[in-house]
Parts: sequence; C-alpha cells; structure tokens
Amino acid sequence: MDKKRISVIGVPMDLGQMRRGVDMGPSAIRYAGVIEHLEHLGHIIEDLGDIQITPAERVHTAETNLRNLEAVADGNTKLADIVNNVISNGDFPLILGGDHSIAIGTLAGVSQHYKNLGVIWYDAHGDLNTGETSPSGNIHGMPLAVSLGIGHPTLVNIHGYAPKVKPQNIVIIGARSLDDGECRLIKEKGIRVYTMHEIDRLGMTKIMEETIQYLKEKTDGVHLSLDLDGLDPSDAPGVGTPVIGGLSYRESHLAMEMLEESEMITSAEFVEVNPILDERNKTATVAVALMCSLFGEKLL
Ligand code: HAR
Ligand code: MN
Ligand code: MN
Ligand code: MN
Repeated sequence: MDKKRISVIGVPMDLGQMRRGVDMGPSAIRYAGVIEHLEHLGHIIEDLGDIQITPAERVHTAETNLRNLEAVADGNTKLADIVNNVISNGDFPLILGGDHSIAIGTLAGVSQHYKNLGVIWYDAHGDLNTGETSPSGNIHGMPLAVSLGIGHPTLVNIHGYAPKVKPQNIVIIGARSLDDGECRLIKEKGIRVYTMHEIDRLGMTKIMEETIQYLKEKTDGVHLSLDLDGLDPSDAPGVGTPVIGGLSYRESHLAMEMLEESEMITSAEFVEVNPILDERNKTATVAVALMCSLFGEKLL
C-alpha cells in the first residue's frame, strides 16, 4: 500500500436539513480517533480543522424554497476553495461532515482537477432533487443533481463552472429511498444505480467489481461520497434520515477494501454523522473503521 499525504477537513454543516446535531459530526469522528488511526497505518495526516459555517440562528432565508440557500452556498464555496488548494498541493482531501449538502463544495473543488471525474455515491438516497422536485426543500437531498448542473444557479455555479460531473461517470450504491423526480432524472440521464435489490441479488463483491470496471475505463480520478445512512440503521444509527434495509457493516468494509485495492479513489468524504442521534458514538466509530479499510488496513 502506498503512503498518502491526507488533508482532513471538517465541515460542521447542518443547514442542508432540519435536524440539529449533524454539525457535531466532524468532532465525533475526530473523537473516534480518525487522525490517530490513519497515522497508525503509516499515512501523513494534516488536520486542517473545521470550516466556519454561519450559525443557524443567524441565517436569514432568501425568497426560495431551498432552505438556508445563501448560507449553504457560502459554506460550500469556502470548502471548494480549501479542497482545491489541497489537491493543488498534491495531497488527498478527506472531508468530514456535516450534512450531505457539503458534497456540492467538495465536488466543486475536486472536479476542476480532472477531465473525467468519477463519483461513487454510497447512500440510501439519490440526492438528485431540485427545488422543483424536492419534497422537503432540504439541500442535502440535492447535491448530486447540483453537481450535474441541475438546480438552483447559486449552487450549480459555485466556482464558476458547471457541470462538475457527467452522468455516465456516476455510480450510486445502496439506494432504497428515491423520490419520483429523482427516478425520472436517473432514467433520463442514464445514471448507473445499484439499489438494495441488485446488491441482494448479486452480492457486494460483484457490485464493486462492476463499479470499478465501469469507472476505470473512463475516469482519471474517482471521488467517494459516503453517506452513513447508506448503512443499515442497526450499524449506523446516528444519522438524520435513517432508512431500514441498508448495507451492512461487513458489506461496507468489503466495498472499502475493494476500492483500496483498485487504487482509484482520489478524494473522499464521510457525511451525515449526527452524534446527538447516535448510540455511544457508534456511527462515527463505524465511519473511522471504514476509512481505515479505504486507506489500507489489513488484519494480516
Ligand atoms: N429525498 C429526500 C429529500 O430530498 C430525503 C433526502 C435525505 N437525506 C439525506 N441525503 N441524508 O442522502 O428531502
Ligand atoms: Mn489502529
Ligand atoms: Mn446523502
Ligand atoms: Mn442519505
């Protein structure tokens, strides 16, 4: 395994949804020992600390159904700048959330470095809503659509270009809660989705083999966006929108190990950890264990 220089960026964002506590996700993941564990694997870690997010009390709402639009855009613009700098320095960006709206900023910072960025979206949800199709107005249900250039211009145009990702370079894994508008977009754009049905039928080994093969042919870098609610709530209870029937701890480890072997991942984020809803920091601990597999931990 090659030793990496990893820059850790915390994003205490909770404005992309309505449950308080997910802003404490980065602290919970640090408390679970992310820095120590990755150092123990031999990597060089630089913890860049947390990005400053406007406190919820001071957010005033613009005239749109996208909740906290301006503050979410502002936080994501800051994140995009930092991620861009990390990659320019030749380092690997590891982003700790925070709600999944932060993928907008991550991808804005990452994708300008690649001609054909691949994205693996490990999630119970598609996060493919727009202001028009969203049942909630919560921006954490929109980041993948935004990155495809579909959605509110304030979000779509962060860092002055769109789209950030092409539909044929995306693989969604673990989907089991999709809204009607999201299903339409998936079909219209031909996005590859492995729902729980395919994972049950084929098994995670086959799913990851296909995913790696599919992306390897056409991408020059791959971002992993891992929403902890992709896992089953019994393994990851500390999330704001749990959906029963998810990926197991073991399946998720296998997925991370196969991605590590593929050597294709060039950036990663772990999002939606909410310690207020958690059981003894279980979900942050799972997140760190999965990161260890992604960064090369082996038993023997
Ligand atoms: N699809 C729903 C919405 O857009 C729920 C989105 C939920 N949450 C996330 N994203 N955690 O993966 O409101
Ligand atoms: Mn260890
Ligand atoms: Mn998500
Ligand atoms: Mn989700």
